[in-house]
Amino acid sequence: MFCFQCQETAGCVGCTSFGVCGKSPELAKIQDLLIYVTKGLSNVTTTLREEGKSVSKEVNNYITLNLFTTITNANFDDEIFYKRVAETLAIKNKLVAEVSDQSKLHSAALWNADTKEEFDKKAITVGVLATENEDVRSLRELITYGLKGLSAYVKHANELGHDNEEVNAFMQKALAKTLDDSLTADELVALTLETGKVGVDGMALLDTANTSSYGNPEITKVNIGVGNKPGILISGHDLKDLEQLLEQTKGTGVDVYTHSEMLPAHYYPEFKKYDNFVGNYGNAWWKQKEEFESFNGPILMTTNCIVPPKDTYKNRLFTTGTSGMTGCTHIEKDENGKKDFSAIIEMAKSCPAPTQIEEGEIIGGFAHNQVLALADQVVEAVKTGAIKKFFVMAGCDGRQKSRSYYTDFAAALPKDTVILTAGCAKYKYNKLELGDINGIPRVLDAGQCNDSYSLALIALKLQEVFGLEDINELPIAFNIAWYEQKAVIVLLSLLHLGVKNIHLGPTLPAFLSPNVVKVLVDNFGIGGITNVEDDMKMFLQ
Ligand code: SF4
Ligand code: SF3
Repeated sequence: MFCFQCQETAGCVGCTSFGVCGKSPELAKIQDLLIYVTKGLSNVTTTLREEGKSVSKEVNNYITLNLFTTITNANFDDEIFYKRVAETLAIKNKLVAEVSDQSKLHSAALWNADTKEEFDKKAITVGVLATENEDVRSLRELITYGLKGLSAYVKHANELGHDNEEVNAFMQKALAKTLDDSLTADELVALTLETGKVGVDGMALLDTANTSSYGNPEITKVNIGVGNKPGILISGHDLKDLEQLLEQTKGTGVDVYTHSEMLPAHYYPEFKKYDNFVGNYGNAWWKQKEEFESFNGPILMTTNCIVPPKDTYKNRLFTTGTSGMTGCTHIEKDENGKKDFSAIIEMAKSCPAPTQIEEGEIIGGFAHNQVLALADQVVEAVKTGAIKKFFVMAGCDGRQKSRSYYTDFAAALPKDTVILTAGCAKYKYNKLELGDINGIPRVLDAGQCNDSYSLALIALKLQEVFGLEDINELPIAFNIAWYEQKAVIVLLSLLHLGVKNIHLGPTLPAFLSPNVVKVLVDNFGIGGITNVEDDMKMFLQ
């Protein structure tokens, strides 16, 4: 195997014998093949579009789903991937027959097989290292990972009945282009930036889907203690799953708690009407082993990030949607999109209430609409100098010790600065006592990584209010933590919006070759992190 798609890749080079995340070589292999056949299918759909033919919603959504399923920590069930490869080939074969000029198709679009043995044989020839040129490989993977991130936004929007043909068509065209040996490095760089542009569209699509379904997030205090009833813990990012779970647990005597990236669900008005939706339990994804143990009740994973579970609670771990884990029960939706969570609810009833591990409240809900409602207050604070600078510290959390940098950095920030955050990176500092500035909390949490769009909108609004030509003239610094591929599309989207001097840590992506890093440094001033003291000086000068 060779995988270097996430920040925790072995030795900051690549996982070659077993994934740090728990991905086995067998799983890595079949995921590589799924990406390959999905690119092949995308070559077919793109060719059909070029011939003036349309592509069905089902096929678009299926391609999106395939991409999302290969995101770090989403799905550890090998069988799902074999099934998807077979399904993807079947869909593709049907569509190939509709292509008028098949001579235009790439070999990936024409490859076929039926058996697992054939799949395995092919899989070892189509991984990341199949692209020999280091820079081309780097750009192809940067684009592919950006598209994986984008697929997450689109998939969530799809679940809520929202879709965008231009975004789908671009995703598939870009996937197909990563197969094209005739593309120059410059063309791939241009495609990378275009991916960022469409990334913004994808985020806007999800924002509309979420806010039109559940209302605009608003300032909310979330309980981090526990009650005395049995509970279900829901994690991942899928709000539709949460909605169905809340509907089905209503009046059952079972409470619902969020974990990690599901925390921001509490900020939506629509979810506040459930009085059994009691709080957030625990911290970021990587603390699952301890926190799922002490939660005592069943856990529903809706997307990434899953940590392969300990046997002590494996029977309590359920997956749905893109997520999967061999040996855990997976809940599928029926033909009407309904999911039956009764098995989870029944299990919860026989479990003890969660063991309390924290108490108190955290505050969040500062998505664009809420922040814009406070715009006058914020602008005034900037004008009077009460707020000197904003720090965007969005992104992911992870298990590496070096990430304590972000806790230390947040704690060391001068009192006249405000942190804008989204994603599970927030758990590094959202329980510190950082206080407020004239009533504005010093940590403004916009929501999930999927809600990073809010941070861009807030920046654009401030640029407009202050009448600035260039977004980089704003008193905003970007010190972003990344782990998986959704952070990659956020980065590309920020680059598209013209944001310069973004710092990315705790390490730069291993998939960026030295030449690609140079392009990003020369054109966008991208940098890594060093230590809190030196970085603080650099950011504040
Ligand atoms: Fe390694 Fe990350 Fe790939 Fe897992 S996702 S195998 S940790 S690079
Ligand atoms: Fe976190 Fe996985 Fe990225 Fe959604 S849950 S931000 S790491």
